[in-house]
This record gives sequence, structure tokens and C-alpha cells, in this order.
Amino acid sequence: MPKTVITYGTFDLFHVGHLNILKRLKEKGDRLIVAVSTDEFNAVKGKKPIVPFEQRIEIVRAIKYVDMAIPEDNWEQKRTDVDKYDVDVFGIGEDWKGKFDDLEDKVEVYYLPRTDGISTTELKRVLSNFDEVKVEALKGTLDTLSQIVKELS
Ligand code: C2G
Repeated sequence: MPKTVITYGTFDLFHVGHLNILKRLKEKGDRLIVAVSTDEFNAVKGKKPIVPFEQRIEIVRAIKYVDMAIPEDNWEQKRTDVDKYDVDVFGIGEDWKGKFDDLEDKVEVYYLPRTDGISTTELKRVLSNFDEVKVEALKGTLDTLSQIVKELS
């Protein structure tokens, strides 16, 4: 019987940390199922992804380690997914350590080390900085322009 692995996540602004954990999870079995959090469910999680759900799940589906991608739209679905997809292994990043031990009566549960130095939160912070820098530059240009206009008038 092929060994089935399942994981859950938002995968917003897909980065190498996401890629690494999917690669390592695939190594734990023969088939990897990824449940991608919907935008509505992320609101429940207090997250607001930049990339809409339809695009995030399309990107995850295109990852060579991923055999199937399904929507994640509530916390409780993990126990039913395990039966529905005949899952043997549940895995997720260590930032969720201990949170899904309740699944151990059904499947092997793994919390994998995260990839250091990269996160969606950090990418969002850098992106928001860009905006600020641009706005400042624009302000400077406008000040110079109004100065010139004053001098010419
Ligand atoms: N991850 C990682 N290294 C990073 C960043 C993320 O290994 N540098 C892992 C996380 O630990 C997680 C997966 O990538 O296992 C997806 O991360 P998120 O998109 O942040 O997932 P999250 O919103 O935490 O959703 O029901 C569980 C939730 O859906 C998990």
C-alpha cells in the first residue's frame, strides 16, 4: 500500500521554506497531500494572505513533490481527512509543535524543523518597506518641484 502523507498550510508568497518542508514531507511516504488554507479560513486564523487562495493552491499543485492539493477551511477537518484519504503520516513545521498530537491515535505525527532566515511575514515586511521608501522619494521630488515653481513664479 502506498504510504500517504498529509500537511496543512497557507503557503502565501511561496518561498524556499515552503519548498523544503514539502520535499521533506514527501520523503516520509509515497504520496503527499497538501491542504491549502482558504482565504476565509485564514481570516479565522487571523491571517490576511497577499496571494488569493485560487493562486496559492495552483502554485502548490505545481510543486513536483505534491500529488494532491485540497482546500483547508476549518480546524476540525484533519481527523476526517485522515480517514477520507487513507493517510498514514501527518507532518507540519515545528511552529505547531504539540498542537496536533491528538491525531496520534490514527497516524504518525511529525513536527519538522523550519527553514531559517525566510518567512512570509518577513517578505511582507520587506515589501511594505519598499512602499515607504518610494513614498519618501516621491515626497522629496514634489518638494523640489514646488520649490522650482515658487522660484519661477
Ligand atoms: N515553514 C517552514 N519554514 C519556514 C516557513 C514556513 O518550514 N521558514 C513551514 C511551516 O512550518 C508550515 C508550512 O511551511 O508547516 C506552511 O507555513 P504557513 O503557510 O505559514 O502555514 P500556516 O499558516 O501556519 O498554516 O492547520 C494548520 C495551518 O493551516 C498551518
